[in-house]
Amino acid sequence: MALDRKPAPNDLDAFWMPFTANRQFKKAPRMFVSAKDMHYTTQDGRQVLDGTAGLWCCNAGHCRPKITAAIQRQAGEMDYAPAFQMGHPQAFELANRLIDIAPDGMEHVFYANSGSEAVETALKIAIAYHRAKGQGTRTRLIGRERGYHGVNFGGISVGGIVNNRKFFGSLLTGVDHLPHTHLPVQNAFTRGQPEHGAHLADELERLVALHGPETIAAVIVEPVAGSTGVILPPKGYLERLRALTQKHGILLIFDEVITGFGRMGAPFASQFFGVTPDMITCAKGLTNGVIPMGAVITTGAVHDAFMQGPEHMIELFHGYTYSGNPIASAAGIATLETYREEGLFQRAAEIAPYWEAALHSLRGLPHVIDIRNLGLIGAVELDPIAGEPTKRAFAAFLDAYESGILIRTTGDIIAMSPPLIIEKAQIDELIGKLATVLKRLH
Ligand code: PXG
Repeated sequence: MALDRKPAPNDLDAFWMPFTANRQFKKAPRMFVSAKDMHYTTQDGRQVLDGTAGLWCCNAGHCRPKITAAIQRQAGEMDYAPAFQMGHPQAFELANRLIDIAPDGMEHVFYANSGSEAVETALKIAIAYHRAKGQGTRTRLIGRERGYHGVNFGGISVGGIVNNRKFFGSLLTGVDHLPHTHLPVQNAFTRGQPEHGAHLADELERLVALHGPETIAAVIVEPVAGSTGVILPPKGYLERLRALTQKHGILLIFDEVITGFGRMGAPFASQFFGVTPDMITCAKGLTNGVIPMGAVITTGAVHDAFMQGPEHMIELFHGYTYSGNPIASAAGIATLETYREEGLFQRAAEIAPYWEAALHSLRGLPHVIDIRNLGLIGAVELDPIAGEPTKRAFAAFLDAYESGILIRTTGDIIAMSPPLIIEKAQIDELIGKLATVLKRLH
């Protein structure tokens, strides 16, 4: 029936775009057609400097030859192998390589296909873990205000971004939230980790007192919150959260979908902060954003709790058709090789002070009310237009795009997370152009 109405090749109507103002976009579309290293090329042939590594995922830059070749090779050799009760070498190889760079004590990898699925997987493992240990009352999950853990029901339940939750009904029951750690009065314009706010981790004691420790399965937090507009952990905060979760027998999950793979100048934020959780969720930079893949990395203790029943029994009734997909695995192996060969995690650590200085040079420009940074993450918070939140930052985003730089905005916060291959001159260009944009903002 629909066949008699052939859409024109450039009809934009059919694709319902994610997290996008569809009607606004389709009136004035912004299209990328190719990408290389630090740049995108737009449909009208302009070069745009990538200040966001795509969506926090292309940590090695774009169209890197080794990754492209690995995908091509694997696609020709074996496209797909069943994920359940069958294996293929690449998935095992990638798991080993992940464990090599993961924090000490993290020993096993469960594959998903996105950050959202990695989160659902970790939450389910947490609940099933306690049950396997004979503590089936531990089912409660604790997230944090302003947290982002993907868009599936578990993730939005433990997450704390209001618009991602409020349209979608009653969500999971048995969830509670820690307070966020954004304290602008005390911490505005801090370089790196803020001084104030470690005590906010102690709120976990209140939740434990309220619900009883024997009801709580896990606490999940982003070591550095990204999507909400970059909120950093105050000094000592993550350490306290680790101590308290340990004290009460609660699993700690670090959602490292953004912070993993060198963003902080270490393989994972866990190593950067010197705090080891019981599980890490990751995605994005795992394959350099090229092929969807996510993973949960667990300690030996979490994994081993499941390995107790008869050997012919499936230990965890969970998995995806594409868990450890061969092409995604090949992309992951080539991505980790690229990071290692080019020393990109180290490079991020080395260039981070330059990034910090450049970012904070924006202080004093119109509407700038805070600047935050850590590793190769940066955020510039703008004063919202009275009664019209998000408009000012989005205007900056559009002007930046026209000026040849890609930034992200969330609310009235500009967030940046360039590929780890960024050069100092490119930092100058990104921040210089952003300064020009900010100066002409209304
Ligand atoms: N956890 C965290 C911490 C994330 O940042 C997810 C889970 C979900 O991943 P998937 O792969 O399901 O999207 C994320 C994703 C942005 C932005 O600009 C951030 C994300 C995704 C898209 C845009 O802030 N984070």
